[in-house]
Amino acid sequence: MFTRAIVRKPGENFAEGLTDVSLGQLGRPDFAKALGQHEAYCKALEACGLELTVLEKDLQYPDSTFVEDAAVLVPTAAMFTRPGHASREGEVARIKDAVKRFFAKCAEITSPGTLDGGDICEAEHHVFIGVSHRTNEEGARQLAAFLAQEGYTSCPVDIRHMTSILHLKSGIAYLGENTLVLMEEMADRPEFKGYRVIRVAEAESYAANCVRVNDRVLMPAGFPGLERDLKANGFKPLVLDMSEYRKMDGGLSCLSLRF
Ligand code: CIR
Repeated sequence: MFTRAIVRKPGENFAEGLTDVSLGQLGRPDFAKALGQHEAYCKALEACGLELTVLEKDLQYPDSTFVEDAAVLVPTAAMFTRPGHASREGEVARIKDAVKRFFAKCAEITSPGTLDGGDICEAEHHVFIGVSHRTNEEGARQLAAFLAQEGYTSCPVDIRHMTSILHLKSGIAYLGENTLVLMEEMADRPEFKGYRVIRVAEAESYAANCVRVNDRVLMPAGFPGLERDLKANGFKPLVLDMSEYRKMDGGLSCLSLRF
């Protein structure tokens, strides 16, 4: 059960953020539309019962609306990250106060470790840690040690060879009830053996980044195959338009820190 989330409004210079994976080929996002989508996203979280902390836009960091990358939260503690792209490093200091208000115990990834929260997928007491072009092996090692102290097992999932996704969680989600949503390209990996798997067809890959929030599964609009499969497996999808965030390589999960 989640009771709260932290989000940050996008700024007018949102389109100046990074597009390392899509390389800008999906077009330039429309700011007014992005703002509207953000408002709808916040309303959806509230409808799922969460109390929101809404941070003001931060024009110094165009990618700062993707708050998930700046911290990893477990019920007992918070780990501040050290984002793998230099342009995002300063985002962590800007979110610390908001996180510290709710977490007495905090740690941080230190150099030479790097880690983006989007690479971290919590599946109850086991955590998948993506090793990517943002999260390096040392960052993964530091997080694994922190998680072990908090009572979690973890394993690295190396995605450095994949060009289709930015972060591990761009391609996977844990929905509870031993169920993983997995993009086709990762569906047969040994790390995910033993779970009930909902496979996401290649054409719908973007939707693999969905989020279970209490009794609903938030998922992006335009992916009828996954929506159908979620329902068939007993989940209740809540569909949100994410088009402008997708243009910036952002998935649905990255717009909030849930706890
Ligand atoms: C970036 O490339 O860092 C941002 N434009 C998108 C970050 C998306 N974050 C996430 O999926 N957790």
